Amino acid sequence: MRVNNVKKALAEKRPVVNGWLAIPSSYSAEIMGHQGYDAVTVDLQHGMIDFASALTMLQALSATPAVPLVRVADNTPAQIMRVLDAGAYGVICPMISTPEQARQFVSACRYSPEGIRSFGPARGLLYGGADYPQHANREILTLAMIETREGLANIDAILDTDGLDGVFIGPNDLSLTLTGAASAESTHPEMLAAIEWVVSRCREKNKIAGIFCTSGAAAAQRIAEGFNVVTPANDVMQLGRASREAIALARGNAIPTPGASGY
Ligand code: 3PY
Ligand code: MG
Repeated sequence: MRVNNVKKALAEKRPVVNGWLAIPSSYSAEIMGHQGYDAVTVDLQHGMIDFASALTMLQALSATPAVPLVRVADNTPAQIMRVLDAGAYGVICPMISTPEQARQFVSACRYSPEGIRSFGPARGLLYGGADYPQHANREILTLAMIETREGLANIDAILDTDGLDGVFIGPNDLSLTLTGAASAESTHPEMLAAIEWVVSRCREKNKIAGIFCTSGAAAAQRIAEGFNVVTPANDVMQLGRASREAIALARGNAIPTPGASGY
């Protein structure tokens, strides 16, 4: 089976830079996949992407060096199994708040006897290779999103889930619940403490800590703080910002700074 280069990098303690796709286009997926990201995630939760588009985006990513990942819309086994069959090499699952939810998530990603994934590997075979069924349980990356107060309180039990590779902080949702305002780069003391706490629990338990960021500079800061997987903004933020910068430069104006959410 094709090696999951994200898992390999993480095992070798190399940080992973992960692109993020919200635009439903195989062409923009292909462009992003060729830019040097270790992985690129197709976002089915907040991206404007249906399953038919996700399939063509995963096909496009397959022709690039980036490992294709999917952020599913929710913790529904059927959807998780479907994106894996479509060739996702890892799943990021939003809103995991309890160890039971984490177990359900991981179980949907694993074939028996480790889980309940139904057999029909489809594109898994095309992208992963003929021996995909024998090794998929080992190669598929599983990251549970921590974005609620309850998830934070249950972080130890969530990290102890068998087969869970680690967690991925959704800083907008987490700061919304902790501070009342969504902000990916919040400096509210409760958010700073929460982020430090998650990183330290991951380090202690030898699990991956990932986080969504609004820029490359913010992502570098997160790596310095101990995160192993960072997303330096999504395609929409990057497209909007690059356009605003080009327009400002063309007009001789100052380059506008993005808002707190990164858009
Ligand atoms: C969040 O910040 O809540 C996310 O889910 C990132 O996309
Ligand atoms: Mg979120």
